[in-house]
Amino acid sequence: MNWSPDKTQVKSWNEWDTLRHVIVGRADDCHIPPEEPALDAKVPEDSDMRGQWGRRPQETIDRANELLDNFADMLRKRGVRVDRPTPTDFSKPVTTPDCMPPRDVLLTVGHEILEATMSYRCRWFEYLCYRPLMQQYWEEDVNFRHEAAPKPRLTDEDYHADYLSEKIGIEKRLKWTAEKFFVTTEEEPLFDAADVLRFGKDLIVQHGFTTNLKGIEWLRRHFPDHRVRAVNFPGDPYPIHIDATFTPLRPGLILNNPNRRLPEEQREYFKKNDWEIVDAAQPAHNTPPPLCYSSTWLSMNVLVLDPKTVCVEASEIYQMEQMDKLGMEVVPVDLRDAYAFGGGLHCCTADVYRDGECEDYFPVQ
Ligand code: DAV
Repeated sequence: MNWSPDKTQVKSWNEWDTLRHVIVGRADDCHIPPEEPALDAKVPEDSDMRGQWGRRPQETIDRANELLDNFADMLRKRGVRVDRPTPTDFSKPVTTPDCMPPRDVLLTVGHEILEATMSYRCRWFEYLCYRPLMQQYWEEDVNFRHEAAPKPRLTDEDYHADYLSEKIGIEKRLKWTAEKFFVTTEEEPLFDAADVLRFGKDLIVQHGFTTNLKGIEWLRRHFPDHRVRAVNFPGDPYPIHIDATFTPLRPGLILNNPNRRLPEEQREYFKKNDWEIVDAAQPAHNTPPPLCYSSTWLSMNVLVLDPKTVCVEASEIYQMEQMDKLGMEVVPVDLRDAYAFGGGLHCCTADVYRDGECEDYFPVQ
């Protein structure tokens, strides 16, 4: 069935087919959460985030919303239907960092949108921002499956106490992540939606701080018609979310963060199915913007509009240049001042509808 802007349909099987309908986050009421185990392990030791919490300054919220609104308007002008979440006052029951990155919470697989368990305590309630939209889609599209993974208990058993001692140092962190010893334990299934990439029949999932092996096993049982494959990226001392590390652009082409290369034995699967993995260009910045959890590698956190067109953050000149060389038309989008609210162009969006069907991009097993 063809897509029409007047009729809600949920469907998206991969990261690159033509995007028709998307959710773009907002920054309203965004808070820096107080200390908690999983989050502390992600904040770099020298970060200006350490020891800070509370509502973010209003002028930064306003600026982030201005950029997100502009991004949404640009997508609308290109014919994409854009929906926005409903802000929630997060300071009431608990504080949460954001309702800015829908990609972290919502996993769209075909006609289903699955609410992830999440793995930070402060993000437990974030799904609420999207419930009005989920309800609307459910009313309007009889084929839409709205699912939620079991809410985790997130007791202290979920986190390795070793990770929480002061000043672990970068060497030890790198050793731990290379050994796949992460801050989260195997107490219960945990995953963030942004650890999952959709390649048609294959779901590629990062095992790291925010997704544990039980979370990956949960996804495997939940999507029995898919192949669910775990990957990990030594070289990342704070491995959360796959979307500043491994970025598919179109069938056969993936950008990989050169500081976080996929290990040789895990590349085999891609190689034998004719997928090329190329090093991403360097970020244009040496440091993240103020009060930002993410690394400078949000440079490669791009939104693919179709297999020939990609939105790249406007200050990321090297990444834009590389995209151009790879034959992509680049749409520059100003977003850097919103990075602190939860990430880049991929993070701040969630697919609702892309053209195309579920294909097998890895026929050689
Ligand atoms: O490189 O800090 C950020 C990913 C956000 N979804 C990084 C990962």
